[in-house]
Amino acid sequence: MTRPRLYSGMQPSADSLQVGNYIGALLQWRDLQDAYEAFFSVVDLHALTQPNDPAELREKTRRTAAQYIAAGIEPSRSTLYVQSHVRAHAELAWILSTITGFGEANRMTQFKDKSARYGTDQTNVGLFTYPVLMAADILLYQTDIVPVGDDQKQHVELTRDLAERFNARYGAAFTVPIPVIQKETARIYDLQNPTAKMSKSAESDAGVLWLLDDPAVSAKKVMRAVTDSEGTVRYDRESKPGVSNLLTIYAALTGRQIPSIEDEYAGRGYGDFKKGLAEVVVNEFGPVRERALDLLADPGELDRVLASNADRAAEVADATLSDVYDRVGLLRRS
Ligand code: ATP
Ligand code: LTN
Repeated sequence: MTRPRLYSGMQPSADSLQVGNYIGALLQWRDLQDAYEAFFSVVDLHALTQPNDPAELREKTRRTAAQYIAAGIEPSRSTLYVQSHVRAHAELAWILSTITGFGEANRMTQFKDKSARYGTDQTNVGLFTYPVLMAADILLYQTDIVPVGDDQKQHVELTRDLAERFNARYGAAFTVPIPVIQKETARIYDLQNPTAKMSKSAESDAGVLWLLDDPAVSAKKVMRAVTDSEGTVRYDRESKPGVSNLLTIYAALTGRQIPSIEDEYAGRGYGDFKKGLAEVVVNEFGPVRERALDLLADPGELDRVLASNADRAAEVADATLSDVYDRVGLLRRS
């Protein structure tokens, strides 16, 4: 029985992942590994669109991979690899860029936001073509589903358009993937600024819960999270964004429904609720952190796992790329 294919990835843009990555991505990835033949990458080529110290980028790449495994991605069951280890990604991205409209790429909101924030002089062309490389990631593996947070939906839509365009022009080379977005957890917000998405590259670290933080530090951040003056533990995204965000995190990490958590804390203050959540966070992240640090203590072994997974990925990716080269009319080297 062949299982449908799944593809997803994250940028190695920090030493640690944050709770939004964990809830919005890793928990689903872990749970989908049985039903799907899954490919998970650490997208280091994408990370180059931001300034990086080379030694730090290498370290962040390993750390990101270790956290995937620590969160339950099994490299014997799923293919977990580093994007730059499979050359086909950069090569297919080039081919796809030749069928991508300039205006089409220019409509991507992530690019518009980032270029507006930094100015066009500080914005590189790689950031502009970022979604085309992402499309190459997905299409190389004949992917059926792409589980992502809602910020990536537009990129997956572009991927679908490119796949359909290529197939119409050159014949059916690609499976057309669908994005899978879990509504309730699609967006975890910053604890200090609960209307902004929690992000690895947030300007301030006070509202970001890091997977690899010392548990005592995470507990303190939960206790200091911004709430409101009402004093009732109740979900209301509009008027109580802080408390609602904490409820979302609580529910996602325990697998409980929000109303049951509201009931548990009815008539009790935010202090109790936060204490409860701090405990949940420490219990969940403690073991993940330990596993990740164990894996990082033996980088040689981790590198070997990544290398054999990259071989597996390359087998699939090279087959797609070779078919694409033929279809567009590149002369075969004899
Ligand atoms: P960066 O700040 O470097 O862009 P990020 O923390 O926003 O990083 P990404 O590497 O862009 O995270 O995303 C990895 C995955 O985690 C994606 O599927 C993304 O949608 C998901 N994700 C990131 N932040 C959140 C969040 N706050 N809530 C839910 N999902 C998130
Ligand atoms: N752009 C994504 C990371 C990413 C990705 C992918 C996700 C790169 N290639 C392929 C899913 C499938 C991000 O920033 N979260």
